[in-house]
Amino acid sequence: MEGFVPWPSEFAQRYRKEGYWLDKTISEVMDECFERFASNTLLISAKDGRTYSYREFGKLVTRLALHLNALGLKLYDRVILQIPNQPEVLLAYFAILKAGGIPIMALPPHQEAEIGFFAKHAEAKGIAISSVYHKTDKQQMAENIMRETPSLDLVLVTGGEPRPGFHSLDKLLADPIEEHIDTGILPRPDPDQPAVFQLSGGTTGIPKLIPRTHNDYAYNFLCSAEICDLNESTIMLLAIPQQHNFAIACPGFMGLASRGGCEILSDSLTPQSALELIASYRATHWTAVPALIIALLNYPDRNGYDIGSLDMILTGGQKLNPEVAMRIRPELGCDVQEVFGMAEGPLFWTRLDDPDEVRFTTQGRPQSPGDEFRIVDTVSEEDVKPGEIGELWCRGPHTIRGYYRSPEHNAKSFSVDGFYKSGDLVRLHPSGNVIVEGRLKDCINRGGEKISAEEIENHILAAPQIDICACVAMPDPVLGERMCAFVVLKPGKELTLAELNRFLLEERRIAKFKLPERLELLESMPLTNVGKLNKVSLRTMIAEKLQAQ
Ligand code: OOB
Repeated sequence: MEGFVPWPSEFAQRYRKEGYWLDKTISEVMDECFERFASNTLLISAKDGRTYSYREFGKLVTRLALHLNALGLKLYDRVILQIPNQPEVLLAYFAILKAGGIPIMALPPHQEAEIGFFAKHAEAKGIAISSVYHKTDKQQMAENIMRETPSLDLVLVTGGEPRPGFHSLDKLLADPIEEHIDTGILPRPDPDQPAVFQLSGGTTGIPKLIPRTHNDYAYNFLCSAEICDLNESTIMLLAIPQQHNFAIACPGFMGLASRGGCEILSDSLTPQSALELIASYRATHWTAVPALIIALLNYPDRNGYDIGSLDMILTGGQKLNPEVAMRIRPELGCDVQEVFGMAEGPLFWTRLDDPDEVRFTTQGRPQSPGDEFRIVDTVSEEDVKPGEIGELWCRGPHTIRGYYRSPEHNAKSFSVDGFYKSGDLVRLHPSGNVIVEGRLKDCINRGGEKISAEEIENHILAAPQIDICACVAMPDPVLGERMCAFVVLKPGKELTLAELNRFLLEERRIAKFKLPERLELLESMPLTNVGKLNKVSLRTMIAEKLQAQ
């Protein structure tokens, strides 16, 4: 596929020979699971109790894939997947894959700015949405984007009457097309080609798409599920948007389904809802970011819920601080396993048999024996001495070799020999695990959700009152970080945070979670001694100010 960077053939050969790459499509891997665990319960929707066995779910996926084929979806067509956490997001995901298409894993809160960009950049054929999301009319959004995107002509809508020309996903799911059309007509993708487009954590002005192939992504979730030791008695609560790499593939829904377990799917990210669902479904596993674990630990009525079924919390997306990790067993009565992962592919896991000290103070080691990593000096790009801090570089059977259609960015983000330069600063612990110490990349990690500073700065600079702007992370006890916007106004202008955010939402149409949560007005920006904008000094300034308050 044009714009996709494959693994060099000597690596592809090795990954096959060593058994990481199976040369099966994700649909083939999943169909085997739907059959093997046919009568197990695969999915329960927390909101309305809808329950699917593996067999029923597989049948609906096939049905929807046949409908998508009949609606003109062709091999490698891209379809933006923006449905929030309800069974349809998973049914649509697997149906797109089975019809030979490529889901683009947009997040439910994304707005016209982000979705419009994905649609154009990937020349998407389709989009799957819920009719309304948090009061936003998503069908209107789709119409607006279609006007600007000639390739986009297939709109699938769940929960609500579709507009003329759009299709009801719910009606398609109720229409047994499989009774008169054979699945043999569905095209089979090449397992070495992109299967799924993930989104980059965001460090540049423009978001980037991450092409995950069938071979690499299947290995990703099969290997994660093994490391987490999931099995047929696993009942996993998951409330992170399913589109996230963590929620779908690390081990996420696909890893769980590869082992016969059951997922409780929720769209509520409150500690109370987590407690209720763990208690009522007797969940054994909970996939959650550290911010939510902290909120749950601090939840005053926690003891009113019986969460004795919970064995394990799988956490990642941001650093789990040792003080929090150490509270989990005594206060919640379960264990914790941390993943330090990236949508680009690398996954580091603490292991279930690591000693407590290692489990609680490190972010783990690579998931696969095929993974290679280096910790390099940021200037010389030589390996640092063991124990010193450097940038983490990764290469392996589930780490991409390039972003989609981004040659210039790829030249900066990958070494000549194919290591992905993660932008994370780490050091090696004597156990062989790594400890995350900071990062080089210019983003804000808001409770695991990444926000690119440059992307938001570009939107803010479009406001007529603003002369200069810099967005930085400010510390937050629960979310870890929130975004603060420092701005220098044009002479005689005024601006409040509420005005700025109204501009960003209404004029720039960006997702709400990316709004700055504090505005600091400055007369001039602090500069480094080479005259560059000094973000380190801005971070210190806001951290000290918050401390004093
Ligand atoms: C996950 O993926 P992304 O792509 O949203 O974000 C990746 C970045 C990492 O480069 C790192 O800066 C940070 O998120 N991060 C962590 C971390 N897990 C992710 N930093 C410290 N400790 C951790 N445990 O966030 C992601 C992908 C797969 C599984 C889980 C999370």
